[in-house]
Formats: sequence, structure tokens, C-alpha cells
Amino acid sequence: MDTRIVSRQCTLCEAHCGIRVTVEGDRVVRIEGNPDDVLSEGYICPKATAMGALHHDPDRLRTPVRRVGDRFEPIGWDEAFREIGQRLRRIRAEHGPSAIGMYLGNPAAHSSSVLYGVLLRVALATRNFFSASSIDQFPQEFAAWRMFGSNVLMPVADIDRTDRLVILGANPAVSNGSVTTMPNAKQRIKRVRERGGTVVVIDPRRTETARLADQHIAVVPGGDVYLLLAVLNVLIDEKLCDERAVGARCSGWDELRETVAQCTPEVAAPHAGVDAETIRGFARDHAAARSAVLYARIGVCQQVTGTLTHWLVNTINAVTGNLDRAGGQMFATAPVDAARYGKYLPMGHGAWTDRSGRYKSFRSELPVAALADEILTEGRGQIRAMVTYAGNPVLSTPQRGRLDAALESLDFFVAVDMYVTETTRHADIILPPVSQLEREDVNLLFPVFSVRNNLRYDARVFEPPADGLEDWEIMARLVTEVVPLPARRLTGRMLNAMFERLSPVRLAALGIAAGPYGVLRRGRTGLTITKLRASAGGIDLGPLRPRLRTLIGTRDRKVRLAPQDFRAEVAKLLADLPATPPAGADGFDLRLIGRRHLRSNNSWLHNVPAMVKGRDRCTVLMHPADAGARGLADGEPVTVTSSSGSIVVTLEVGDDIRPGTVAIPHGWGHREPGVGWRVAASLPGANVNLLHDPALVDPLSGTAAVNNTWVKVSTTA
Ligand SMILES: Nc1nc2c(c(=O)[nH]1)N[C@H]1C(S)=C(S)[C@@H](COP(=O)(O)OP(=O)(O)OC[C@H]3O[C@@H](n4cnc5c(=O)[nH]c(N)nc54)[C@H](O)[C@@H]3O)O[C@H]1N2
Ligand SMILES: Nc1nc2c(c(=O)[nH]1)N[C@H]1C(S)=C(S)[C@@H](COP(=O)(O)OP(=O)(O)OC[C@H]3O[C@@H](n4cnc5c(=O)[nH]c(N)nc54)[C@H](O)[C@@H]3O)O[C@H]1N2
Ligand code: SF4
Ligand SMILES: [Mo]
Repeated sequence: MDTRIVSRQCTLCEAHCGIRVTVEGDRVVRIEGNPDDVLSEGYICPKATAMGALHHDPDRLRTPVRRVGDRFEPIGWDEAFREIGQRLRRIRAEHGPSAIGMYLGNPAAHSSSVLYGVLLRVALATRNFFSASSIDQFPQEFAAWRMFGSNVLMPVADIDRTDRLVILGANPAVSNGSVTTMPNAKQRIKRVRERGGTVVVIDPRRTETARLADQHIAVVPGGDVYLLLAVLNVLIDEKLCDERAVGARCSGWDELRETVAQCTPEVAAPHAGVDAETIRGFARDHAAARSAVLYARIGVCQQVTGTLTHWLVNTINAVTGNLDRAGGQMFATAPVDAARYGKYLPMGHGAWTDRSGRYKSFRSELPVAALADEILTEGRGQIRAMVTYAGNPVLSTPQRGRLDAALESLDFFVAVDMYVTETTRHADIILPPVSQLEREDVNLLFPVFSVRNNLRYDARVFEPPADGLEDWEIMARLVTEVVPLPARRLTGRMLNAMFERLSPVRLAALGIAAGPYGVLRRGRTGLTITKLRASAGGIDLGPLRPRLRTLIGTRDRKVRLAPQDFRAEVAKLLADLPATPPAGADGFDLRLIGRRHLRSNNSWLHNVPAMVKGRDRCTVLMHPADAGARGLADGEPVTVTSSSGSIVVTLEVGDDIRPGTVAIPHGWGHREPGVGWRVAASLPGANVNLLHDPALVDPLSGTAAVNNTWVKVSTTA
């Protein structure tokens, strides 16, 4: 049989590891790491093999389907687009553009089709645009915008050169890095210690990453803000800051000093759950290191203090002289240099709100916590139709269980997804893109956040079926269907013809040629897509270089250390601070946080048998002392209740978690009727987002604070 090997990337998470796919006939028989990949160097995690299983999955949709009663029937593409166009245009004509809502999910960002998703968002001209960003990295974007003048300027930890790596609220040994592309994070962390450096992990759970560290600080969930304020307090009080660096490139130094003056280690300790001496020691060690970097991610984003915490992370990096220098926090120079242009994007914070007025828009989107209400609350401005693209918000976002009913109540719902999921089962029409192995791509997003400058290439493993469409082609067709009628009549054919010539890969080729490494700038030695295609595993473009000076978008071109609204939030926190932290009210006595597993990926790898074999993964992890106090035993089903809802999951007792805290992974609970994931539908587990209150958000960015939920756990009768 004809055997061939194709090199490309695994596009399941941000690491985008290089893989070699062996194909016999039309079957994937093996997936291995590509040792020539310039960033992942042969590493893959167990999920990489799912790329083959997803391609062959009999449950994956291969043609558009329309809902008829409680079943889905195949229909042709043209018929699907015609019906979608008619329905969406009618709803918009009757109720206005914001009557059509859109949700953009995480996998969209893993292909350059996302550009066309953005185009559709623009064509819809709706205020009701939502994405996974508002349960993910919004706090980081918000802090970057305030401090550096651009939301794109989320700095990357220079993990490969640092002498001291501090990780808060992230578990890269499992997640392989996020908003920092660092495949094989585990090895990269180990290398910090091998070269004589130090690794510290700040996390309520002794995670897989904490096991690699010199020091684990088991902070209380949500306690980081106090911890970091106190660290700054010590750095300033003991004159451990790099005042020269601060004077040369930062503004707001005096205001910063004033802001943290009150938050001594003694004040912070009970609220951080970390004793004062540990905080002092941490600050001194940090200042003493030759280079040091704080890397923080989702654990501290999904907090009511998400933005403040990310601000403090960047601030500590800046005042210790570790911003924009090797071994500290840096900015990549990507082949299409988005970091350079981010400052020209309008952020329009609060340009509009949801109808309750509670959630403000940020970079032209509303926090997803508002979604169910915006569909269910009747009246002017109500969402009557939805477009979802690569997202499963029913499992991924906190909506108090009302999103099912909300989606079911819509006049029209079109989903772009290859599965009938907890979300898309409510759609009128589902449009499936070709499989990931059937698309060619050049991802230009992740090089903006990589730990080394690089560009890598995704080759097609299989030719797409004759009638298969990629996501971008589906988006382009949707755009032509929703543009206002006269324009559509005049330009429909023209647009189609244009789109055909403007595939994301062609756009990427142009962008690369015109970018900082491209042939147009560098002449014949410059980068082209032809050279990229010919490479064995992408092109290495060298270590990160200092460049904040050219990137910064603040008016005085200085790093703002103490934005006024951040100071005001800190003042509120500290003014209300009781001597000891409050316990949960009404018997809700445990704090619930999330947790990720190496073989899982948010809500959508649970239909791949190799990813879900073995024991139940959707367990509630509890410390033995807490289990004992409640008379609960490992392996028994327990009921977890919050003020928003209640779920039943299996108890897992283990001392890796801080007492008083429990952890449950998200993305589970596939047993709802009609879900087309037959393997997943047979698995135990429940939707943890039923426990989270959508009203609990970071007040600055509107990000869902799912790591701030109080619960109680009892035996399930
Ligand atoms: N409680 C809690 N909730 C969380 C989190 C948490 O830590 N705790 N984490 C949050 C985070 S960080 C994120 S990013 C979100 C993720 O949540 P979402 O962004 O909603 O995404 P997923 O749940 O991963 O669902 C992805 C969907 O996209 C489909 N899909 C996969 N690939 C493609 C493709 O190439 N094209 C198209 N059209 N569809 C595709 C899949 O079939 C699946 O239905 O979850 C968030 N929810
Ligand atoms: N295997 C796997 N990999 C993934 C994903 C996946 O689902 N599975 N999802 C991908 C996506 S979309 C994303 S965004 C990234 C996320 O990547 P990470 O940011 O690394 O996410 P998590 O693994 O959830 O790690 C968050 C950590 O924060 C801790 N934490 C919770 N609350 C607090 C707190 O208050 N303070 C502190 N200091 N820590 C806290 C949790 O215990 C947990 O260890 O992972 C990506 N990679
Ligand atoms: S870490 Fe795993 S899932 Fe992520 S890109 Fe690499 S192989 Fe794929
Ligand atoms: Mo995410």
C-alpha cells in the first residue's frame, strides 16, 4: 500500500508542536513528533494522535445538516447558504443588526480562517459579539492595554534564558503554555534548573508543574493580588527595585509606591494564605536573581481580581528591571508583526454595554457572561439569531444552565462546527469545515507570543473532499449572504471571486514577504512562503530581542505603572479588607477552582477513545482533611452545590490540593439528548460551569471569575 509521511503541526493547543503523520492509503497510521521542528524539537503530548482519530471519527459531520424535529438531515451547501442568508437578512431587517449575535470559540484561533471570522463579525455589525476571550485572556489584554497602550502587547516570559521562573495560575506541564507558545514546557522548565536557575510555582494545587519546581507556594484562590501587592511593598520598602530602569522607561512610580504602601506582608498574609516571611523571602530572592520573570495565566485571569493580578505581574517584572530584557518578559518579533500595529486598534472600553448595563464592551465585544440573558430577556435589542464558530459555550461558559433554553428559543441559529455538540444540537443548520488534516495553513498569531522568533508551516495531509469547505470559505460565503442587499446584489459575484483569490495562505504569503524578515525588506535572503514550505520544520528566526521602545503605544511612550482605574480598584480592595478573610456564606465552605488534564482539551476531545480511556477524569479533587471532616470517601459520588447550581461527580481525595479548596475540570457532561459525540455521551462527568455565577466577573475586563466560586460538597444519597 502507498505509504507517505507528511510534516505539519498539531493544532490542538497553542504549542502547535511539529508532527509527522504517516499515512497508508487513506488512513493515518502513525503520528510522531517532528525532530526538525524549530520550536517543539520532536516533542508531542498524547493529544497529538487525536489529530488522526478526529479525521477518521465517524461522528464528525462531513456535510451541512438541517434540523428537522429532533434530528439532523444532510443538505447541500448552496441550499444551506441560501436559507441562512434569507433567515438572517430577515431578522436583521426586522430587528436591527444587533439581533444577530455571534460567538467565536477557541479552536478558531488555531487556524488563520479566524481572519474571516472577524470579517463576518464586521459584516454583521452587531454589538452582540462574544468569544472565549472573556473567560480566558481578557485580563491580560486589559492590563497590557493600560500599561503598554496596546492589548496585543501581552509580554512573553523568556523561559529559555531566565535565571528565575515564577509561574502563577498556570500549569504549563499540562497545558504546554498559553499566550506564550512554548512546546515541551516541561523540558524548558527543567532546563531552568539544570542551568542553575530557580523555579517557583504559586498555585493552590501542587500541580504537575509545581512538582518540577524548587518552591511551591500554595496561595489561596484569589489571594494572588494580596501576595503581589505585598511583594511590591517589600521590593519598594527594602529598595530592591531597579530605579534606573524605572526612571528611564516608566511613569507612575510615585503613585505605585503610594498604592502598595499599606499592603505589607503582614496585612496580605491571611488574604493570600501565605505567611509574611515567605512573602518577604520571595521578594528578596526575586530581586537577587540575575534575571527573573513572573509568568501568569488563566488561574489568575478567571478571578474578580484578574486584571489587577496581571497588572501586578507586569509591574513586578518592570520594576525589577526584567521587562524587555533577556531572561525577563519580552515581545516577539513575528513574521507579520502584529505587536507593532496593535496600538492603532480602538479598544472602545465601555463603548456599549449589555442591556442590563452590567457588562461593558472591551475591544468591540461583550463579556460572554451576558450571553444567555441577552437572548432570553425580551424587548428591544434582544438577540434573536446566533452564529457560533468553533465554540461550545453551553459547556464552556457560566450561564446558570440557561444557555440550553436560550439557544433553543432563538428564531434562527447557525453553527460552524464539525460535531453535534451540547451547543450545536440547538442549531437550525450546522456547517462543518473539512478536517484539520485537510487544510493547509500558516499560523501568524502564535509567533506573536512565542518564546523564540519563528515561523512554521502546516501542510495538508489529505486533499479535502471535492465539496468540502474550509472554515474561511464558509465564513466568506456567510459574509456575502449577510452584507446589505444592494451591496450583495452588486458585489456578490465579485466578492466570491475576490475571496477565492484571498485565501488565508495567500494573505499570509503577502504578509510574510512584507514583514520584518520578508523579501521586500531584506532582498533575496528574505523570508518567503516558498522557503517556509521547503523547510523541514519551520524557520527559526532567533531569540527574542528587546523592542518595547518601538512597540509601546502610550502617549508619553512610557510604561504606565499605576493606571488610575487600577489604583482605584486596589484602594477599594484594601479599604474593605477585614483582618481575616471572610469564609463562604450559608454553608458554602469550599473554594472551587479548575484543572486541566493532559489528554483533554476544553470540551471537545472526549469523543476520541484513546483520550478518555481509563478512570473517570471529571472528578472533584479534595484534600483528605476536608473529605474526613465531611465523612466522604475517595471514589464515591458527591453532590457539589453552589449558589448557582448543583452537579454530581466522583470524589477524588488527594493531598495535592490546598485544604479548603476543591478542583473540577471543565468541558465535561456530554450526556444530554441529541449530542452526536457517541463515545463522549457514554462517559461520566458533569458541566462544572453550572456551578459558576455569570454575575461574578472581573469588574475591569468583564472576565468570568470561575476561580472565585464558593461551594459545598456532600454525599449523594
Ligand atoms: N469553568 C471553566 N470554564 C472554562 C475554562 C476553565 O478553565 N474553567 N476555560 C476557558 C477557556 S480558556 C477556553 S479557551 C474555553 C473554550 O471554550 P470554547 O471556545 O467554547 O471551545 P471548546 O469548548 O473547546 O469547543 C470547541 C468547539 O469547536 C469545534 N471545533 C474544533 N475545531 C474546529 C475547527 O477547526 N473549526 C470549527 N468550525 N470548529 C471546530 C469543536 O467540535 C467544539 O465543538 O473554555 C473556557 N471555559
Ligand atoms: N491538556 C490541555 N492543554 C490545554 C488545554 C486543555 O484543556 N487541556 N486548554 C488550552 C487552553 S484554551 C488554555 S487557555 C490553556 C490554559 O493554560 P493554563 O493557564 O496553564 O491553565 P490551567 O492548566 O487551567 O492552569 C491554571 C492553574 O491555575 C491554578 N489556579 C486556580 N485558581 C488560582 C488562583 O487563584 N491563584 C493561582 N495562583 N492559581 C490558581 C489552577 O490550580 C491551575 O493549576 O491551556 C491550553 N492547553
Ligand atoms: S502540546 Fe500536545 S496538543 Fe498541544 S500542540 Fe503539542 S502535541 Fe498538540
Ligand atoms: Mo483558553
